[in-house]
Amino acid sequence: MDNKIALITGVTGQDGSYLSEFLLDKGYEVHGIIRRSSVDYRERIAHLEGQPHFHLHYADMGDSMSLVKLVGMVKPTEIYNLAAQSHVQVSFDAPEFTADVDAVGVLRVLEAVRTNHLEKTCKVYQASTSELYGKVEEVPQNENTPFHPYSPYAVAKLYGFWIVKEYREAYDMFCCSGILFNHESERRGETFVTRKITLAAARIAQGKQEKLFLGNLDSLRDWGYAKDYVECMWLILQHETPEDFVIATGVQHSVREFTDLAFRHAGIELRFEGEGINEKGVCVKGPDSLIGKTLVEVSEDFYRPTDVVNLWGDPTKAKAKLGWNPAKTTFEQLVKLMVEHDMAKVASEGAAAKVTLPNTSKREL
Ligand code: NAP
Ligand code: G4F
Repeated sequence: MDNKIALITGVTGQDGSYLSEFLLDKGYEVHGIIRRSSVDYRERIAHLEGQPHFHLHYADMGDSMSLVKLVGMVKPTEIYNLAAQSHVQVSFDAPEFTADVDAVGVLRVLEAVRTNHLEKTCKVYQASTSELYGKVEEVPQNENTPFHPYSPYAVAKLYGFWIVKEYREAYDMFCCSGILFNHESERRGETFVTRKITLAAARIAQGKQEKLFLGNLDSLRDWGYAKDYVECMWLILQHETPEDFVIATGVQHSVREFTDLAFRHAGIELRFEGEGINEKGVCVKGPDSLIGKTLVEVSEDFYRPTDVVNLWGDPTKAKAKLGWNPAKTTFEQLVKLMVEHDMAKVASEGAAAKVTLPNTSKREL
């Protein structure tokens, strides 16, 4: 294909920023959708602004007209629909908004393609999720595992998955879902558990925070590196036939293991004692001032009404059909790169950035 024009919804997010870099390197003209907000939050893509092949446009997943107009103007050859209210806990607090953006939003994108008669020239990638497996019915999970969504977020994303499949079958559109398991990075939002942990480990190691409060430490995730996962989004659209793929590392760890390793990289060894809500992480090695102190505590505030606790993906199909390598960045490398990034970030923030209140507030998620 000579004409490579990508439209990315969710361009300001973790994945949108890495995907933009990836597609620009491949010679694409990249268009991104941003929404109006009272503070301009474009930190993740600031380095791309001003590049001749990178363009930003105002639109909103809740506004069909803006999407129809934009798709008609840009005439993309590939749409990557990454925009979403992507926080599972927030979906319990704002279920209707989550449904509008994460479910109906997908329909709006597909209809924008049809309204502009681009069905035969524009492929669509949908950012689907391992949360669809929810209260898991099989471990590990693959493309044939039954779905059992277990949060308003997952229920909304399930609609997105099925409407994409429906448009593929009804209108012969090249539209596919990537069922991506958790992927993290130094650009991960600060209220997702991995980034919350790496930032807290860095702050505690540098005397800028006293304690880290977490929810369910037993929860298991298959964590990969976001930079590796955006390649897969592109590979899915380059495959000869439109199909859905599970994207995962095939390796599973608990929140406790992530915490333990992150603190080690920050120079602190923890011993976990107690159980459930009474579990604590006590410093047994590290700076003298921290030895014997409880640095990690469990708080009920971070438990969810229903929690997904056993995600473990089987990436066999993606390996075989897309030639994708799920082992490019290991769990150990991922934790290390995130902590190293946050140690430098916290060091550069200066003493004024000290977190004086422990993060027990629900706002911390
Ligand atoms: P993220 O960092 O939270 O980014 C979400 C993006 O969606 C942001 O650019 C956000 O814009 C945009 N957005 C939200 N509501 C919007 C609206 N009404 N109109 C236009 N844009 C809107 O998420 P991510 O981690 O990059 O994930 C990307 C996608 O993959 C999401 O759909 C997520 O649900 C899905 N997913 C993620 C993972 C993961 O582990 N990261 C795994 C599976 C699936 P603002 O910057 O303005 O908020
Ligand atoms: O980091 P999390 O908030 O991510 P979660 O819920 O798995 O969702 C992420 O991954 C999905 C893919 O499976 C995406 F679809 C979704 O958009 C998002 O990117 O929580 C991970 C686990 C949960 O079981 C949670 O209960 O960590 C547990 N957890 C324990 N303490 C915590 C905390 N999660 C958060 N956010 N904060 C805590 O203090």
